[in-house]
Amino acid sequence: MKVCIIGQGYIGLPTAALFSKSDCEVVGVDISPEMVDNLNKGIIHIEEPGIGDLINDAIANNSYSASLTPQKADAFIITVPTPYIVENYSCDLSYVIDACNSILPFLEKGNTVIVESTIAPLSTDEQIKPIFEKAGFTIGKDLFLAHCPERVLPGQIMYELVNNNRIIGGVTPECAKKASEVYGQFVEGELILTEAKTAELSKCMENTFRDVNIALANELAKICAEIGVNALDVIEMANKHPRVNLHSPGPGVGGHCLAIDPYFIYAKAPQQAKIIKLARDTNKSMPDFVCDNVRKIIKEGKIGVLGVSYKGNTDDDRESPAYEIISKLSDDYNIMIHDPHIENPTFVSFEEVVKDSDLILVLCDHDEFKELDYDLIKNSMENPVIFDTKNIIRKVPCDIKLYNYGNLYELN
Ligand code: SAJ
Repeated sequence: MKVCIIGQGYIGLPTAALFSKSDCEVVGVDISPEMVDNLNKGIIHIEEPGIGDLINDAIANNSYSASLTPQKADAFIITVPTPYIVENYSCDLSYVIDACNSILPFLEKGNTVIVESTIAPLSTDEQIKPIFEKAGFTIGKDLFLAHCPERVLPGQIMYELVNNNRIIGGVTPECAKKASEVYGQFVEGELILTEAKTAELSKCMENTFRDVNIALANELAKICAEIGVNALDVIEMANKHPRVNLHSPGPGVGGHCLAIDPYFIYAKAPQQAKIIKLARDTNKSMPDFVCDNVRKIIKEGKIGVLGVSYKGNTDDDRESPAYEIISKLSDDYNIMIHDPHIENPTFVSFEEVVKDSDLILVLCDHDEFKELDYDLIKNSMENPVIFDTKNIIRKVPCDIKLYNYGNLYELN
């Protein structure tokens, strides 16, 4: 089977690698000439365990190549970003539509087209299907169209793409069947066949479920700071109940999924999606909550920020609340940033970030930050204070002051 994958990002590239490994011929298409050039040399632009070896093996045995333009294939998979439109929160389908148009000259009868990008409910039927119909295809008869959302966790993508179950949302039952044959090449998890609109809303709701639960935890953190209770203890105690799973409060919700997908539902049905919108607003208020507490801890001076990725142990900083926090504090404080997972010429070493700092502000749960060099901190800071917004530091020496969401009420 020949597969053409449009978009060689966090999902498209790992997917390409796995099809290549399963003896498919794969062409990975991207609009970035630099990326295409690098990929053909085996230079990988994402931090994801296992992917580099697979792509290099695939290049060596001619089963993978990157290209700026699509090629004829049996299956086309679209894995391009779907941002949201800030004015009305709706799903910006422009990259998906461009990708669909870009494959039109290469499509032949019998091909399967799969959109993996997360899209608002009804997008496939109302906006994507007509593109192919206008080009003369009859969906379900001579072209097979499906929405098959990915559901993988950065850092474990190579494992989860193979082993997770997969929703296959066909525009017709025949489309779902054809799309399942494509994923059958490498997916070992269950393939669940359904309609496109069910697949679309299911994917959006999965991330909304998490966003709403995180909002509840963040609201709890604010309540506890107000009334003088340790929020972290409350969560630990409540979660001892067999049917309770309170999530973790934090500096806000980042990433390309949880911070965006709920808006796709809200934009479709704003009158009904009340909890969904309130949860988004609550999570978006967390950077201000962090900044307010920082201002209570120190009025001026140097803040050493640890971590800006939205997710621990990855280099992914898309929609990271850390940047909003840094930007809001930078007018009044001298801010230095250390992140061992992100290459940025303005970032500094751990030693530099703590040197003469007035506050260490932990904004990301990289493993490196769970145990810090406390001797260095004590020698580098006159009055050592840490504010851990990810609640990952368990214990510090008694001459270092640690704030987390368990004791913010002490600042009142
Ligand atoms: N976060 C909290 N508290 C928590 C859990 C997370 O504040 O208790 C924050 C994180 O710090 C981060 C954000 O939420 O900023 C999102 O992190 P995440 O790890 O929960 O989710 P993502 O966006 O990396 O991945 C999600 C996953 N969806 C679900 O778990 C329902 C993943 O399975 C999906 O594949 C992915 O979205 C996606 O592509 O949609």
